[in-house]
Amino acid sequence: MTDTSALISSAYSQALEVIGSVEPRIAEATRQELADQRSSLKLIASENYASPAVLLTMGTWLSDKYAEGTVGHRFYAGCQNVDTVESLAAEHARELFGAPYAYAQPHSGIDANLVAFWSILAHRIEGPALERLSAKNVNELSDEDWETLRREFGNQRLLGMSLDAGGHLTHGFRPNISGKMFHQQQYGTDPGTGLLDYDAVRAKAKEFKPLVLVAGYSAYPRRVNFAKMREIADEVGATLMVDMAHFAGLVAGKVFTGDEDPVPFAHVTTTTTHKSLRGPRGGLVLAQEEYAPSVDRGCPMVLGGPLSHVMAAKAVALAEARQPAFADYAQRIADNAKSLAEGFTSRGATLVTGGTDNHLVLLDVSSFGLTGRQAESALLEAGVVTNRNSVPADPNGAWYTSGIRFGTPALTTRGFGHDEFDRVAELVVDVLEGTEPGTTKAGGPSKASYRLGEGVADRTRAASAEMLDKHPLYPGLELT
Ligand code: DSN
Repeated sequence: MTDTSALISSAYSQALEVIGSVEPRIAEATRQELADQRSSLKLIASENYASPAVLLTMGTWLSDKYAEGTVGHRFYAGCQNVDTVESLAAEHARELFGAPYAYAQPHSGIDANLVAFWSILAHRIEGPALERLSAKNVNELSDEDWETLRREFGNQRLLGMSLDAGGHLTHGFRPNISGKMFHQQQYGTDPGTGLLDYDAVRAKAKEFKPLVLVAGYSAYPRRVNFAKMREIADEVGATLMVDMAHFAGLVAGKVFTGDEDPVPFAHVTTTTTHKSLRGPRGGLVLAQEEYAPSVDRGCPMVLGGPLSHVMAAKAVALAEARQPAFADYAQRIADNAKSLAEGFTSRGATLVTGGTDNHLVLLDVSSFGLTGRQAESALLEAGVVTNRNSVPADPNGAWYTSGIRFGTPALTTRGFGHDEFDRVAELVVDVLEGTEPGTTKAGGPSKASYRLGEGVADRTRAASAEMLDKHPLYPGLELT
């Protein structure tokens, strides 16, 4: 960004001036967010720092256009430029991931998963039902036919990874819509090793016979063999859906190849674009050709009008991810996660599965006598931004938890390497050793309050600042 940093500084300074002339508090919060991100250790596994090109692409009048429908088939006139934008985003996604089909409209990962669920149900249930009912399309169905179709849609089984084993809410977790719209069962991990047990997944699939087998995770620190997951899906006649939101950057950067690349094996693959992929906040669906027509109906079936400015930024980010430098970045994400994990284990900390081979590390903080909530708060006070996370069979449940999830994509973008991540582990352990559980107002044990030892936050912030100053965020970007 060195050559263009003056331009970018001027663009953002002027933009903030315009914004501030209408609502100064928004301009101030935006400035403050940059300052906060610059001065803290961002270790949230699902966050990153998008490039200035990606960020700038989002701030335009493309936002002002309605474009429900698909490329060349819109419900509004005048969508020629949105068509260009959406086509380019899809083209870059297909090329990057080697996918037969890509849909760039989902606004988030949850939206992408809803599109995938809809698409699978439509492909597997609606199509055959229409044929059986001799209807050309849904408009020809009688009320009685609709009842039949509704019963079939609402009577399907989904098997996904449980939340406490590292799966996502949308993989059939009961309180989420995915756990309500499907009859669901969950597979976990081996209680001894914390690793996926494919034989156990197979046995459960054979017994449950799901229509949809979901693979992918938000907090599992290991790689998945998607060839095996596809084998299991095929054995029970299920559709394999993979949610690669967390590790899409590692797939794009060819760190995950062969059996670890989900795209050739999944019928439908979903992702977000803002995590390890380092794009704008949004979602993406990739699919085998036969699912394309039903995926295409995502908007307006389950999505509101596409965010054209964000699709444009997806195209820019995907173009960036097709550059050789991105593969180097992706490899460093994985290498750095190993350094962080080794930094923890060498200092006696306990990790779920004992380590990592992707971009995240899950630290069990119960050995420090803390809940995840207490650890998260203490770390935040010391300038280390993480999130609490359940560990398998978590005695503290999904709210307080017993774990802290760490990810390396963001600080790797800043240029952190082995030594810095080892130092991060040292600082985190120092904070957790310096934290004691607090008490409730009535004097009983609390799962939320904590006491951070004197001076711990200051020395952590000072040590972090030394590293952060050497690896500035958006170097050269100065707001006036
Ligand atoms: N919020 C994302 C995460 O942190 O993993 C998933 O929804």
